[in-house]
Amino acid sequence: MAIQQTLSIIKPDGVEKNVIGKVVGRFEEEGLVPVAMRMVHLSQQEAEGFYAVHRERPFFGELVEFMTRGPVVVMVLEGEDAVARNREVMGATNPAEAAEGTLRALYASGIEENTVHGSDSEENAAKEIKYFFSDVQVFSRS
Ligand code: IDP
Ligand code: MG
Repeated sequence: MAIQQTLSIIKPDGVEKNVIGKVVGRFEEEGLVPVAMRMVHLSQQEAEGFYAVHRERPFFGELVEFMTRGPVVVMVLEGEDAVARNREVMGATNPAEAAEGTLRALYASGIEENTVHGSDSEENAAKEIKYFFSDVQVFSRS
């Protein structure tokens, strides 16, 4: 295993539910420490660009509408095997299928409003981090 960085987003529903602190606290407990963090209200163009891989999916329009409805918290998390570890802590996309104790099992309202985003590969993590942060905004702590 190696130290990796991954992009995490607390989605609008997570901000609205007032679980920013709980989510960040959980990541810290799991050894996924924030090394960059800011709050941003995505424009339609920014959300469409971020989710461009899902452009053809039937839920794309709704997803963009959801992700732009209020501010989100974008973070870079750093730790051992951070990409896969973050996905484990998040749980399955659909909270009904998410393992007990995962962030989505605890906080998500449904398959769309599922509280957190996490990069799904090291390659996408690098792209997604660059989408939101410049090199000088990311502070390695390892
Ligand atoms: P992931 O976030 O677990 O990686 P993806 O398949 O990459 O899941 O989907 C991206 C996001 O799109 C999900 O987190 C969720 O917000 C939304 N989404 C995924 N599948 C559906 C669906 O069937 N209906 C509505 N929204 C969906
Ligand atoms: Mg995904």
